[in-house]
Amino acid sequence: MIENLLAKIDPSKENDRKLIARAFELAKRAHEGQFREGGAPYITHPLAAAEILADLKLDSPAIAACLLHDVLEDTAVTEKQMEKEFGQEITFLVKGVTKLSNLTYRQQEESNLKTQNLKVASLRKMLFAMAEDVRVILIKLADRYHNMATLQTCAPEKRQRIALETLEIYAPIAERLGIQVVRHPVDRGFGGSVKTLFRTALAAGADYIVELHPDNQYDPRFVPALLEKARGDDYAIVIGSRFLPPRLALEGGMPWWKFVSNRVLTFLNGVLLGVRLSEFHSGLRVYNARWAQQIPLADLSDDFALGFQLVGQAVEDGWKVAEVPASCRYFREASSNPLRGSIVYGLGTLSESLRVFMYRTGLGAARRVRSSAPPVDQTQR
Ligand SMILES: [Mn+2]
Repeated sequence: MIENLLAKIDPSKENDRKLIARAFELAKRAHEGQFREGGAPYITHPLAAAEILADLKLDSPAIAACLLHDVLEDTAVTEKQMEKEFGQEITFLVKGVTKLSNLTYRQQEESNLKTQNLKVASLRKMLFAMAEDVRVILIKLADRYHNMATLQTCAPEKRQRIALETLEIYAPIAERLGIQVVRHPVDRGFGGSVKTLFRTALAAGADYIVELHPDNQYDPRFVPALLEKARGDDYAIVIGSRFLPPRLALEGGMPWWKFVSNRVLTFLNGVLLGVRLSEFHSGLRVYNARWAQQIPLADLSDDFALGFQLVGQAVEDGWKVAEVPASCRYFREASSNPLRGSIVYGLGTLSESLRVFMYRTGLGAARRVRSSAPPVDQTQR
């Protein structure tokens, strides 16, 4: 269970590895019998958050504290015990995170106006905590990031509250740490988010746009390989494929029925588009800005269909699409759409590839005549 985390820690740092393993053991024991709302053992949560911090190369006390971040609040382990086993530094970090959690959870019981004031107050308090030790904030952001990634398992009311908190409290903090955040005041759907990504990156003068779904399924370490491929030739899109070779997806834990339907769908789409790829549905891609800036973005879907439509658009435009291997390990807890969603999505890809097929064979029209206005002008309709 802890292997993935330890694989991210320098093998020569024996003491760091021991400390992290010890923290994991205590957290696992303390959370024994507790479960996440989606049914997963509770320990999967601090573990996933700790992996995020390990990816960010935080030091071992921060990673250990992250593993222990819910222990003081939610288990029988006391502050005294923790200090005895892990010392002052780690206990201080855990206490800091616990304090921040209490701060934001309490406010929602208050009335409207009061809530507003408390939000500002808690924001300020978090900033004070940040001044004391920035690692507390980074642990809290990793905690929040994983909670957001697993939000689909929560009841609608809780979902809304956590999303709102993230929007109003955590996003501004991430910004103060120099992480650029783009907000939608209301949910614009998956496609709407990708469109914002395109517009933001194009407005910033990017040469390439990287799309990486934040559901922990894709490994950002493949991004350089995708970029290298993209720079090698005039591709519109380079896809990070989980199916190169195909059996990798099964070994990564993809359920067989999903694997089979994905294979069949990919074959049909490939034939219709005239593009031989091992998959079209990866959430890890690099787009060429020169292609991206002239596509009719506003005419594309605001929903999940957008991902495949972009490939169809590239084919329609006469641009090449390529892929490179990008194996992944996280199929289990990744955003497994309910079956109905998968079917709707699958049918959508078929209708899009049929449309492109008709266009290629002269039986159908292009999506639309392009406007000459620069794409940045379409921002925030
Ligand atoms: Mn937590």
